[in-house]
Amino acid sequence: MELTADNIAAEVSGMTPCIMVVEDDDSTRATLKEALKPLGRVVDFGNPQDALSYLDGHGCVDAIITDMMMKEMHGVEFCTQVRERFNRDFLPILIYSSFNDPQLEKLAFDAGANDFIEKPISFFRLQMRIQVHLQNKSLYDQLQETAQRDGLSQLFNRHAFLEHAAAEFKRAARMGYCMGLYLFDVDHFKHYNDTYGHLAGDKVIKLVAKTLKASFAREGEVIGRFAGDEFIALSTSPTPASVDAHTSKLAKAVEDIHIKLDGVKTRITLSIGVAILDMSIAKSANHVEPLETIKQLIEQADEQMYISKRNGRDQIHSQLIDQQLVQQGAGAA
Ligand code: GH3
Ligand code: MG
Repeated sequence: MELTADNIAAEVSGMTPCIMVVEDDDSTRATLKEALKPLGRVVDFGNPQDALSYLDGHGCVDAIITDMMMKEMHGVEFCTQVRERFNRDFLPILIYSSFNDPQLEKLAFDAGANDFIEKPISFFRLQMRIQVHLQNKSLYDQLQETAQRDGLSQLFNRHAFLEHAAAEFKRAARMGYCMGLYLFDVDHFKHYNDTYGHLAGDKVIKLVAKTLKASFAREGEVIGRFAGDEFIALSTSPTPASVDAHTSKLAKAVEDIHIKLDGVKTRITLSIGVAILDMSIAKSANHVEPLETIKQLIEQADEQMYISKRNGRDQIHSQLIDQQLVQQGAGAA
């Protein structure tokens, strides 16, 4: 197939990719936008800070092209800030500059850029380079998707959950949001295996996973399979009250998990533990290590889940976590 701007988009597999253009000169930005349109959807920003806010607000992009010299923020600083959020394989960045300066180019790569081109920009070269980055990103996404999923439930596996949860934690901390960490354990799951067979047990796992996935499908929510019949989820919301509202909705969805086993409609019940962390009062939330804090929250949610078990199963117990406790724990780890 002849490689032209018009058929490049078709070359990039899957969904239409989204390219972010960051350039403070209006006319250059408009021109770049036009040049990149054949490759996918283009979102453009005159101020790098607005571009970062867009990424923080869950704006998904597949590649970034940015100028080096901008009034509000230097391209290298912008690149550094994007890298605090996303790694090089996940989100490629191409920086361009009118300065043919190897030192500056090195600075850009050191800050996490994937590519560098000099002005004046040849549109064809720009399109070809971005196309390569989009293809690499698409392959990376496919590999990640396979590596991150649990084969039976199709939810994130434990490792992937922690990775995604840490990213959501950082986002929530920046916004002073509240976070709910949920642990779920199927009640008497062994009974389904022992009575109806292992395949029936697998069906129960899949059904519970499907229900929980639907309850944690919003932006800022992550759901995974933690171990055998245990599931884990994280939800970020503006206030403790909004986390509580989500928990109530969740309780209703969980109440309605039914499955036919040997022709009999059977209700599956779960014991649930929730740890809630309010980061609006955590002045230093940005300095807390996300993974360590999430591990602390898991321990707290686990305690709550065991209270649910001890109290007769089929119930939810939650606790608002003392910020000091989590920070001390994270600091000691
Ligand atoms: P409790 O109410 O206290 O949670 O008891 P339980 O029976 O749910 O918990 P227990 O830990 O005794 O049993 C969990 C069982 O889950 C044991 C294990 O063989 C089974 N299991 C783990 N992974 C899978 C799986 O992928 N498929 C099936 N069918 N069974 C699994
Ligand atoms: Mg169980």
